[in-house]
Amino acid sequence: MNGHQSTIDVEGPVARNELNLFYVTCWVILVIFIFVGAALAYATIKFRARSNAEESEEAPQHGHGNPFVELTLIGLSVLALVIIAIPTITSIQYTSDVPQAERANAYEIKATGLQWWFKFEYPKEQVAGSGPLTTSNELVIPAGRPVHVDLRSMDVMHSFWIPKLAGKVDMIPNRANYLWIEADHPGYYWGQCAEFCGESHAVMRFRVIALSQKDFYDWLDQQEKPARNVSAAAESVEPKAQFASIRQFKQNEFGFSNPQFEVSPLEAWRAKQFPEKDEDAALIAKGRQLFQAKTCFTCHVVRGQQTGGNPFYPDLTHVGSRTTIAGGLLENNAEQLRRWIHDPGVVKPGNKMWVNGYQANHIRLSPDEEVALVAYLQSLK
Ligand code: HEC
Ligand SMILES: [Cu+2]
Repeated sequence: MNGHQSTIDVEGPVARNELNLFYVTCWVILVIFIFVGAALAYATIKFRARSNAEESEEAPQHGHGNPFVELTLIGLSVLALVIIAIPTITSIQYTSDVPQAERANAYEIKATGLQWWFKFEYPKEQVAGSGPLTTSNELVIPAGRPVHVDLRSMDVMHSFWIPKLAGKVDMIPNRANYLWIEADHPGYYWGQCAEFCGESHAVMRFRVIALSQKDFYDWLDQQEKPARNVSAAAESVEPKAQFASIRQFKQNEFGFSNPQFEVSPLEAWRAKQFPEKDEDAALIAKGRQLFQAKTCFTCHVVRGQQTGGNPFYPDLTHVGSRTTIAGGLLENNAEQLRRWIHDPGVVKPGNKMWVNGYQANHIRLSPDEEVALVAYLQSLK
């Protein structure tokens, strides 16, 4: 009952409110089930045919029924509906928007669904020359503070769902929807698209990282910076080729290799905010050039380093600081990154990087090029 996407083990007021409503409904239904089940069992046992003679007896005439029993049953049904309706209506009211008293304190975020990943924008954090701070697949929010999420879609219908924090709301093209969430305390939460949206719908995931107010503002400051430029800072580093291995992954081999995720995913996330150990400045510089040469820059923004990119594709300015890639499908480590850029179509069927990039532009990478690109992507903290 306490899995990553449990709606029973909740960690925020909106999900808690929904859980309580679920329990009220469950109890009412349980009482009805016991009464109806008992009546059925009683009638079945008491009035069953005990012999062949009884079996062949003609059925008794239908009576008109008993008005007292009928009225009582109607009355009880209405009562049961009222018991469910009152908390339902208050829940709809509560979950629909941030409570009036807290509205001024709510933080505003815009979430957009695309086949098959989520884009997150921070309208309050405008980055000079490039609009709101934009990230993908990992939504960082302040803990203990209501967050109002503006829900959009750029293609088909999606649905935004973080089971431990709030119920799902659809993201519909050309229509503004919204919901609000709040995390009780700092933590790392699993989210999922909950509306069938095409081939890779099942692996259209995202993560929510709730941070204390101070950590949240530190994170914003860090993210607003342009992409980290390693070669300028670390010229004296002796270039040594570090090879990210590419194992033969089994068809469905996903999940985390970093044991820290088992202990505390939030700590694993924090560790990701710092530069990787033994960075190779020369290799990273090579990766940065390949990002141009292989046309990656035509889709992906790397603010301050690559000119190009567009809002239909993930912003990679700080991709190295995220714990997951490709819509939360893969852990963000050298091995999985290499697996992704080696053959995205195999990892995530039909994805637009494969269809509009690798297939359309005939992108092919040699093992050396993959390693350099991985080093570059990892350096983008
Ligand atoms: C046609 C546009 C396009 C091109 C060209 C392209 N990508 Fe992508 N890229 C995408 C899309 C779309 C996704 C998200 C796919 C998904 O998760 O469904 C993506 C995802 C990624 C991610 C994961 C980002 C995240 O936050 O999950 C990385 C890393 C990446 N691409 C690197 C590259 C590299 C390196 C190249 C060049 C070799 C490249 N891309 C070329 C469109 C493109
Ligand atoms: Cu979707």
